Amino acid sequence: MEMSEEIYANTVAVAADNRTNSSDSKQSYEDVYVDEDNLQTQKTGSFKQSESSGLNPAERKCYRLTSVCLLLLCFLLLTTITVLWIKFSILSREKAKLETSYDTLTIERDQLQASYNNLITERNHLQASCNTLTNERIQLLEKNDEFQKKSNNFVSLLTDGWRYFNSHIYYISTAEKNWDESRQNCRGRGADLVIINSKEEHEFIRKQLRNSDSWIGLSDRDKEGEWKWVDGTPLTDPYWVMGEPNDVGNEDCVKMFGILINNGWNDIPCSISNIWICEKSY
Ligand code: MMA
Ligand code: CA
Ligand code: CA
Repeated sequence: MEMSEEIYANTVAVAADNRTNSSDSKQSYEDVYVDEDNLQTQKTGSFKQSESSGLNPAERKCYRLTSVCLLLLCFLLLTTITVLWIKFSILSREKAKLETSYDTLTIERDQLQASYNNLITERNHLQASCNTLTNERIQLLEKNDEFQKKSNNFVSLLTDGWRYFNSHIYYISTAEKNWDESRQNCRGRGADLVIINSKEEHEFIRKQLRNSDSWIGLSDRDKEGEWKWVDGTPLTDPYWVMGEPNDVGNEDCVKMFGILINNGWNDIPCSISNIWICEKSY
């Protein structure tokens, strides 16, 4: 059944139903009657239109279905384009952000690379400094060892009776020997009998001797009156006691007095026993 014919049949049925159900309303009847006319007119009009377009009902149905499908396709296409456009926009924004991040990261990477290079240079400098300091430390440790040994050596020398003055050390014996034996004893200690080269040295030894007198390294045994030190040098600055040297008998060796006895030297026989003073550089 055609759609307009179906609507017509339904309307006639409803109108008939109205006539049986509402007998009190003449107006309602007339309205329906008018509607029946209109529908009749519509039905006739539709029929005429179909007749004028030249399409049979099956073709019209197909036409409408195609139109609906096309509309649906258009709608789907538009939706797809919109979704794709939104996605494209989002991705474009993300791409821009990523590019910015990439640029920032590239700058940061370059800065880090520069920092890394600086740190490498600093590390190398520090390594070099460390090596220098290590070498210096080793040298200082060696010097310290050397100093410690010298210090210990010096302490043991002092303990053994040596005394220090102006880069020299002096040993004053407690035993007594003649001049030759005294000199031998000094040589056995890596020293020799004392040679007095200055007033200061003379005074230093006087003070050490106090109330005793001691052999010094001076004699005129080779030639009378020619005073020579044990190293062969001639006497230039003598500190004789007044009246000395007098060579009473045969006096070829010299002793000096401590500060509490006298100030100076005296010639006496070399065979006499005396304490003695050794001297060596330090
Ligand atoms: C005196 C004096 C000296 C001499 C000694 C020898 C006490 O001093 O003459 O010159 O060497 O005697 O014992
Ligand atoms: Ca003499
Ligand atoms: Ca004398």
